Amino acid sequence: MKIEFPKTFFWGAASSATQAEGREREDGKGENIWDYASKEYNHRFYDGVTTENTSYFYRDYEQDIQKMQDISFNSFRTSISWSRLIPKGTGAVNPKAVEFYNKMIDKLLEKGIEPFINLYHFDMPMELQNQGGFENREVVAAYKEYAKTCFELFGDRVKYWFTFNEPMIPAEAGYLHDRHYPYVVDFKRAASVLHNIIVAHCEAVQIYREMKLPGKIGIIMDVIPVYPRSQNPADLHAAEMADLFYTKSVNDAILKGKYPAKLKEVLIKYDQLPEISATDITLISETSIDLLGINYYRPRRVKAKECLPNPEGVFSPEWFFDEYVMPGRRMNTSRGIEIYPKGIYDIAKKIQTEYGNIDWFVSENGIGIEGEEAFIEEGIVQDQYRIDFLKEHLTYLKKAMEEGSNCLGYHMWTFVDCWSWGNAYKNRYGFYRLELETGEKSVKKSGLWFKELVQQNGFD
Ligand code: BGP
Repeated sequence: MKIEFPKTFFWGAASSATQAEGREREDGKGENIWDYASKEYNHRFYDGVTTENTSYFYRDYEQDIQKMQDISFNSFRTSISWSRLIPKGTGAVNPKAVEFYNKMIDKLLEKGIEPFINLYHFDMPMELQNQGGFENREVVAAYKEYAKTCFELFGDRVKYWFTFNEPMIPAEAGYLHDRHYPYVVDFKRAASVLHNIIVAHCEAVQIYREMKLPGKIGIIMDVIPVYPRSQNPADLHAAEMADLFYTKSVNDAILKGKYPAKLKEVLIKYDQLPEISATDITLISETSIDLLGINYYRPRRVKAKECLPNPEGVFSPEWFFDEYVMPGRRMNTSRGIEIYPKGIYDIAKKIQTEYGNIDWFVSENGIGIEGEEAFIEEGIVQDQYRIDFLKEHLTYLKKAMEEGSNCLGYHMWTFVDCWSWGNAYKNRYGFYRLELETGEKSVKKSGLWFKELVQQNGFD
């Protein structure tokens, strides 16, 4: 049976500035937290690989965009590097960066590839991080200025804008779970960072609306659908809490204009509620988006907490649930996560039933594999596993669309193998393989398959 998609469907891949541009400090680019942390905390980074020469998109963008066209992309998401455009985060704009992003956008358009541009993909300029990053409301004001600058410079041609990629992650990974710089472990600080990011998002959307530019604006969320181990009240409660903290908190604020009442109740009970002004509450309630991106990689299997948390310890959502690996499930062992294609369908249904069936697209989905060189035969990575992964997810996506979900496109993570925040180049995700030593980029079997998929708008 043929799985067919609408003719207008967006097909392509996603990437981000820090993970792909490389040439970290070239042509006036300022330092961001990744440039800093991957050097100063080098031991935390896989193989000690820094951001210095990630995937060479800054150097190779023309050939890379040709490579996108070669496999029939009609759209591509990347981010603008705030610290390349405005090296200190506020103030002077870097003309070389303006030139680069102009050329990149024009080249994409020339090749018939719609640019989807994201403003913030985890990459706070170092100067602003030193002033407290998103804990500081002046940095929120700086973000608003940066967003406005981007809209002024590129808003005549870019029709699809995104304020943030995965707003939860800088808060959770940077201020609670010790994975991103500044490696703080403090729930209340994480909560106020998250809140300030949501405010920054709203400010950018408001500014965009005021400018009356001819495009759409949205945000990209990571959604990890939660599944309880059983229907026992304790397991159901654990699942409810995992979903409340990690998904509903942001989704409700962005898509319903208010934080969930239950979240407030829990945070008050544990004395963890950050200060939120009435003005912020109004701003959140008055801001709506046009288009939602969803990054989907894995499900979260949840059961009731087995050991009670130490009440003296740092408060965390993990006080309320345990995650577990369900026996017999398919795993991606390179990342240690479950492969669950139906998750994409479940997310689509949730958007349809709980979030007003808003227009959305899959903004990231993909499979990171360690040691892909072992699959090279006749000079090409024979990544049949990636093709199977895509087919399975797309089949579920199509089912949701047949049932009325307004999904407009699918972007795989990623275009060319890129640098990962924790794992550098260990796990490979791209339609194109990157040879680290030579910088050479060659299409994988999945890239050739994708080309046919786009040309036929579907697959058998
Ligand atoms: C998403 C991020 C991407 C990318 C991807 C793969 O959450 O938005 O930037 O990194 O995950 O994850 P990882 O790089 O950890 O393998």
